[in-house]
Amino acid sequence: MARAKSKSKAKSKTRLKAKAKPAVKSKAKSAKPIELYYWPTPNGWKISIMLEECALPYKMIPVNISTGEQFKPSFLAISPNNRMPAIVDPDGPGGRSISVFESGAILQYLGRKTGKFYPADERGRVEVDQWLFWQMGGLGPMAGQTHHFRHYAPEKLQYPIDRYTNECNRLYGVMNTRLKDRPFLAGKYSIADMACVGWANRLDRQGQDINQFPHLKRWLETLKARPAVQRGLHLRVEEASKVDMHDPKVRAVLFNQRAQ
Ligand SMILES: N[C@@H](CCC(=O)N[C@@H](CS)C(=O)NCC(=O)O)C(=O)O
Repeated sequence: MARAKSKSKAKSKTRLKAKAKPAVKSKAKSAKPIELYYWPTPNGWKISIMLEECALPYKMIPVNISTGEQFKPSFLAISPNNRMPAIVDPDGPGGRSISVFESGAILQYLGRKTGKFYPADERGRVEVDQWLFWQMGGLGPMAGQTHHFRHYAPEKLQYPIDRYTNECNRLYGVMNTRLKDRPFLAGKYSIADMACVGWANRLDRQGQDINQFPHLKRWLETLKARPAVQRGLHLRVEEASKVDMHDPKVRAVLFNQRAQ
């Protein structure tokens, strides 16, 4: 009986969905896609995940950071810090085009634009902002330096390896405690979770054992079960898989940057 009931419910839902579909489609068709300047790294994935979660039409433009495309004047005009990700939204405020760089600012912009994954009420927003900025100023930079000293530095220097590996360990401990009594960092699923997932998904590369953090492990599994997160994490760029981080030319581009 319950089965038959849920079947007919499911049927009417499908009908409703089918009716609603064309309206959504035509809107998506008429909207100019957001341009996503991207390379497949934890910072890039934050934005591919958010665009996928919001079902926003977008066009991915690879920025090959291993050959120096981040220094092209056309890219610096939208991202003066010579870092990806960046976006250009042709349908920005007032119907005019806008560019945004810094992944945290992009997430907030897309959250405000869509009203999704970023609450409008002040208390909810403060919850999200705290954890978003915690990622931007803490987890991201520390995990980035951990990757550098563990995997890319020409010499194995124990002091920086320990310093950054320990700091990562401390930060994942903070995250684990936060997730002990709530499903997501800000309570509900938000841009703060999207900011962290790409880094946490590479925790083993940061010399960490996920089993030390059971709540973080549950959170990571929950996020990775979301189809939009999967699509965002797997937004591929063919050339990226061919980059050799030991190639002196690549290293000269990435690891020798000074003021221009
Ligand atoms: N704070 C920036 C960091 C972005 C960042 O570090 N991007 C790296 C890749 S993960 C990049 O573009 N690197 C290019 C370079 O080092 O020249 C953000 O969150 O958007």
